[in-house]
Parts: sequence; structure tokens; C-alpha cells
Amino acid sequence: MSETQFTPRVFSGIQPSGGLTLGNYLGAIKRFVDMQGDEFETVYCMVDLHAITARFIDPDTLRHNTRELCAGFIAAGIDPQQSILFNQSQVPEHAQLAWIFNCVARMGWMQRMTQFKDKAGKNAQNQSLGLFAYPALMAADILIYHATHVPVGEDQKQHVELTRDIAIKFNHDFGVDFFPVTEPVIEGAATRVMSLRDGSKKMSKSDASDMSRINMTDDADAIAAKIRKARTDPEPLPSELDGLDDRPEARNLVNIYAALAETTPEAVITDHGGQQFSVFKPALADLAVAKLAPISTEMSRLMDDPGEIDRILAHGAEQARAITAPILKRTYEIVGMVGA
Ligand code: AQP
Repeated sequence: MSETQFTPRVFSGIQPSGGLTLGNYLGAIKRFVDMQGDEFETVYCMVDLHAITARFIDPDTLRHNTRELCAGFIAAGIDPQQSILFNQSQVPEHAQLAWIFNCVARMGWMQRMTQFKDKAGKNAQNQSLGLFAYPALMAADILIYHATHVPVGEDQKQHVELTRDIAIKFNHDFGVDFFPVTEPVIEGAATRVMSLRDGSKKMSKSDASDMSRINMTDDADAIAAKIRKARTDPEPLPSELDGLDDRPEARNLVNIYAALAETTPEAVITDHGGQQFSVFKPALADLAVAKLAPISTEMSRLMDDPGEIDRILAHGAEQARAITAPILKRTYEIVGMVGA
């Protein structure tokens, strides 16, 4: 383990690959907000270079998604005065360090990444090289800040472990103690929000069915309709938490309730155990609307002034580069690049 004292610094990012979902909010953004404060420097990124790995998005849509994601961060409580907020492509050191990490990471490590297998499916030969190399870019995103903590949803755990392996191998190969061994922060009741249509699948912005997810831009009627139609089983909620063990859809709704109410699944079962879904779902819909509607209203207000969003992102990129430029320069020196 590292003996160097690194500045406590949080980095995390979200792809502007579509609209924000409740999964992104509960698994990531809400946690990002919780980590703002005196304990850490906080750096949050719209990872637009990642967003083109699965396929190129229409350019206007990508620009819209990036601005909307920034609006979502701010509407949910990320304060650009307190956190650095920017889009990845404007800080070139991310991609530059990623190249070095492409040369650190081993093919065998990358071939074990389950996200690539899930996204590529049976069509791996036809995927972009960028999708395969995604985790090395993610490691660069984190380590170009010497970030010590990364709040993510459960699905990103393996990528953070790979980031740790890359840091350890680089430090070992060059006999330095330069990159921190970053800690994943995977906490809370909703580290893996599942699809509303299939309790075995993660809620995702790219799922073909809009009914599978709650979008952060959905209005109250859409949120209530999606929760009402969410797939469940015919049994009432159990009176003990372990009664949810083989009931993934019911478990998902309880977890969502707990995360939105900032309580535990145990407490939700204490209050709602024994209820039919015809009673629990409207209670969940009311809670979701109460928590999400103010965010979506603020998002659309911010989206009325895209120039202001662009100014926030440009300022964030400048602040980010003040951290990343010296770290890249030192990396190049360690590796032996003349002129670094
Ligand atoms: N369903 C989820 N539950 C909890 N956390 C989630 N996250 C995503 N979905 C859930 C967390 O959100 C952060 C950003 O994820 P991302 O947008 O970079 O990529 P992703 O994980 O691939 O998310 P999506 O929605 O499934 O995007 P697409 O469809 O474009 O691939 C991460 O911290 C992630 O854990």
C-alpha cells in the first residue's frame, strides 16, 4: 500500500449517453452531493469521451445530453463553487494518461471486464476498440487527479478494482509511489437500481424500453404511471427483510423507497410490511414525485440558459487542468519522455 499522503480527493463521472435515470441519481449523483464538504476536494465529470465508445451519438444530441447532464448535477445539489464540474474532452490529460495506461493494462485483465462482455454480447468482434479500452480511460479519469475515493454504483466496482491494479503495476514497474490506490465508495440502499420491467437487469439509460426506467426529466404523471406499471409478484410485502430474498422486483421497489426516503430497507419493511402493492406503489410514487420533481423543474430552468452551462463547464475545465497538467508532466518524466 502507498506510504505517500495524497490529498483526500473524490472523482467520479457519468456518461452523457442519454437522459439521466433514477439509477444514476441514487447510485451516483446523490452520493456525489453527500461527499461535497470539507473532508474532500470533489471533481465531477461528464465523460463525453466514454459516451462515444458504444456508438457515435448524433453530435447535436451529444451536446444536448452533456449540457442536460450538467444541469442534472447542479439541480441535484452539486455546487460549481464547491466542486469542479466539466466535460472530459476539454481536459486532454485524461486521454493522454489513458494511452500510458493502455500500455500498463494487460490484455487478460481487460478481457475479464464484465461490462464489456455485457455490452458487446455475442458481437465482440464488431465493437469499437474504444469500448474494449474503456476501463483504461476510466482509470486515467480517476488517477489523473490522484483521486483517493470514487463513489460509483455496484456495476462499476470491477472497473475501480482494475484502476487499483493499474496504479499498483505502474508504481511497481517504475519503482515509484506516484499513483494512489483508490477506494471505491459503494454505499447506500440503492447501489444497483434494477429495471422496473425486469428485476434481473440494471436500470439503464440505453434500455430499449422507456418503461424500464425513471428519467430525471419525467413529469409527475410519467413517474406515477411507471411505478404503477412496474413488474411485481402477487404477494404482499413481507414482514421481515429476508422475505424479499427471492423477490427481485419487490426488493428493488423497497430499495428505491429506502434510498429516496434516506432510510434503510429494514425501516421500509417495518413501516410497510404486509401491504399489497396496490397500497405500497402509490406511496412510493408520491415519495418519488416529491423528491424528483424539484430536480427536474430546476433542470429545465437551467437548460433555458445553455450559455451559462457552457461557462460553468469551461471554468471547471480550467480548474481541472490546474490539477491534471502537473500530474501528466510528472508521469511523462517517470516514463522517460524527453521534454516533459
Ligand atoms: N441502475 C443503476 N443503479 C445504481 N447505479 C447506477 N449507475 C448507473 N446505473 C445504475 C451509476 O451511475 C454512474 C454513471 O454511470 P454511466 O452513465 O457512466 O454508465 P453506466 O453504468 O453504463 O450507466 P447506464 O445508465 O447503464 O448507461 P448506458 O446505458 O449508457 O450504459 C456510475 O457510477 C454507475 O455505477
